[in-house]
Amino acid sequence: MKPVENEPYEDERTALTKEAFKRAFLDNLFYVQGKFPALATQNDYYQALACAVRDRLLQRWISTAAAYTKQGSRTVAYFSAEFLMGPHLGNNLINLGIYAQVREAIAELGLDFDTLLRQEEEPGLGNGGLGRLAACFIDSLATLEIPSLGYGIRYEFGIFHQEIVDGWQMERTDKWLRFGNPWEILRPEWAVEVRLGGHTEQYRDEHERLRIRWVPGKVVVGVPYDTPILGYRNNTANTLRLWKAEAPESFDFSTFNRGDYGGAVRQKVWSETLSKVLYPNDEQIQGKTLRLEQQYFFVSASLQDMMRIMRVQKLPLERFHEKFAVQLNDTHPAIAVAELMRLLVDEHVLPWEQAWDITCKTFSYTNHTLLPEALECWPLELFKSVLPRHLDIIYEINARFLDEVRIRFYGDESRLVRLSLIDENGERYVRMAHLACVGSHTINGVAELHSELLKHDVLKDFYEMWPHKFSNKTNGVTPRRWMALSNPRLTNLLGDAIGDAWIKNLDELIELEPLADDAAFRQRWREIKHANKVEFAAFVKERNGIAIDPQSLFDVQVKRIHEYKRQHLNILHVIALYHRLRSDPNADIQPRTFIFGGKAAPAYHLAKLIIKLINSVADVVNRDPAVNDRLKVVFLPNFNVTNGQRVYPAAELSEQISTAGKEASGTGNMKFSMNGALTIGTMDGANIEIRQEVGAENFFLFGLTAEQVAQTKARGYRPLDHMTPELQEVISLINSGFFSRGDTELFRALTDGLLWHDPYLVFADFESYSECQLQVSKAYRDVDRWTRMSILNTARSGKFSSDRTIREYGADIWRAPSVPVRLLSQQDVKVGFMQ
Ligand code: F58
Repeated sequence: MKPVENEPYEDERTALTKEAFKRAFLDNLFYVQGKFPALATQNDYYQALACAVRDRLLQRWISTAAAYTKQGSRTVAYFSAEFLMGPHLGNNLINLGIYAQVREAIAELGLDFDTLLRQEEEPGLGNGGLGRLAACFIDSLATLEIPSLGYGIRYEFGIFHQEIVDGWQMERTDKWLRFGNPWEILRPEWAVEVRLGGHTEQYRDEHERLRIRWVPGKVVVGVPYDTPILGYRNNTANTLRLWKAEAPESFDFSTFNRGDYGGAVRQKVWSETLSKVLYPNDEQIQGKTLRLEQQYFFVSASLQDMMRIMRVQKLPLERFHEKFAVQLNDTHPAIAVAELMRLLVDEHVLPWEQAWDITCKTFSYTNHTLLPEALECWPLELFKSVLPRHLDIIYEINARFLDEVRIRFYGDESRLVRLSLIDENGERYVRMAHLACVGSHTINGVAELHSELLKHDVLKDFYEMWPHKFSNKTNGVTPRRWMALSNPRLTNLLGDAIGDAWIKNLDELIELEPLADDAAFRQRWREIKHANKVEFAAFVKERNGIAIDPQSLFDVQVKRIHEYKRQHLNILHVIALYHRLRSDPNADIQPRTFIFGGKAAPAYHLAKLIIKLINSVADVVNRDPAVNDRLKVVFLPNFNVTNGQRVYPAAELSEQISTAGKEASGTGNMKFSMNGALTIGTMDGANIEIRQEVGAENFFLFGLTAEQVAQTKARGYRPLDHMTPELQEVISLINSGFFSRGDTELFRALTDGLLWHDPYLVFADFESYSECQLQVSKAYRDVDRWTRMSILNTARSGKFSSDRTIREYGADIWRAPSVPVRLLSQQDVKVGFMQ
């Protein structure tokens, strides 16, 4: 093949030109997929394109590995049970800076680029915000050139696929690996063994030292699969290392030879269940043995892997904390505290005190929840059966910790009970948040309010013990995926108006501010939002068969379905509007399209009933001619990263209506705001900071504050005290069977729950919410005012880039300097190889 002009021949395989891409694409179609165009499917084309991109990633990956090895750099290890990555292809093209030319190359080959992008099955290895945050963080770490590894689990089945059947959520298995995954590389040479169960015994080693031996009940092998994570337009490619569980031997041959075929494969089947499936619960932990095994499996494999890296780099284990900063993404990996102690003390024979010092200097812990039911606690007996040695280690950590508490808080017995790593009130539990707090040098919340509530409520005793450990790190999201990739029209307009620097430095968006007063710019802004709405309307038509009007206000609530997030507050308000229209056909109501999306945990019956109610209301409202198309309700099935990328650019109103004090931060709220949607929201999580940034006049605030919520509850909340005539009508309409073909019982669990308990204060906030929605409609009708507000939301969203968040973690917690990477050519690599 003839080399491209000005391109050294040896870099043909990784050149970024359009022509080089076309050649690579066709080569891969032949030699990787084994197809020629007449036989190729769209998926073959996607795989061929992905492999072409992958070659470019690998060049950066090798260059990065070389730079890090040479520098012996300090490395951030982000431990997370979930990484909700979303599709890689488009994002990698954006980060390589070649999106436009690859689109052109594919078009010139007579193929539809968007169809190819749609072939990618998204790796849904997370439930929601926590998993998506991990994905945004590793994007920002690479963009900021900070050496880092994401460690997690390669679930064979990610978050279930949601279908809506007769208005109900149905779960389908997510077979994301069905057609193979071109973005990962298997590294069998770095597999490690992980032990589980069994018992411990004492013995004397060859130096007569008393030591502990863990005799496991079973052993699994963790096999790493690596995915390169590109920085934005730099040469960095960090690693996401996910572990798959396998059996140590494919067959137990002694059993096999005895003719017990079933028994022989049982061990293999059991081993593989460890990384089989993601637990689909959000904000509700389930005390299942398999989940604890999953957590320990990936944590142990990762720590062993880090020790291998230390060995390769000839670093002594005593310097573990200098080489690695480990961030615990909630308590799911908190067992790492005990596991590192075990590895250092039992396996590497370090004295307890020294091992503890290393451990505490290694870990830091991020909390993501204020809901008591989401704080992980493991029944002691279950814990002991899976991790007998770790339980002993935790007892020892606890004994030493409580000694410290006794001295600090002389005579305060109840404090000891509250702080203990073991909950002894009734059935005994291991408290994972306490283990994380004791074993970490820093503890952080994910928004200002959340961090304050941690200090003064959930983790109050730890704050009193170690105030210096606590800090806030408000979440952020990556503008690469959530703006540049998903909103190309807006990206072009911003490029024309203020250049592209904002993609890497989101604060630059502030340059837009003066343009809010420029009528021509406002016009273009509106055109872009309108075009995005038209595109989204076509998608809704295709998916739901519902025609929605792009002139109506697109009012969106997409997130996991949970009572505290209050999708039911939203739908009650929709019913109120419907009732107003039916009672007065001439009522002057701003036409709106209410868009909902989100998954419910499969066993969370009330959340599933909320989905059913939304769909039932949609069925009635959407076909009632009396409403005259002024109201439309859409439940978008299977809300995930891909669908998020479709909906945020088209949204005009962002519903962030959780009960104040319940949503730790939220990150969807940020994605909406940076794409120009206005927020209707409570004083909760990061809403408070969004409002502060964009200005109170550009935010629709309603509802009780966290403090008022607490007071209301303390006084003894009675939902009926907040009943209004309109709310009464709404509840009666539901209970009359109007939305359920006359079935007066279908939604009873929901309505009775609200009337008699209402734990999340839906009734208390209903009036304030309805009133605020009137303000929204009024503002929307003043087209210039609304556009101004929208522009200012984008202009002032700079704070909510995950780059800012990562800079803060880097400065206050990790202290891992960036290491710029020089791109090695194939020639460089070959020369190095020969030496
Ligand atoms: C979320 N937590 C918070 N947990 O709810 C949200 O406010 C915050 O913005 C986000 O974390 C990132 O900080 C969350 O998503 C889970 O999904 C867990 C999954 C595993 C079981 C327990 C909940």
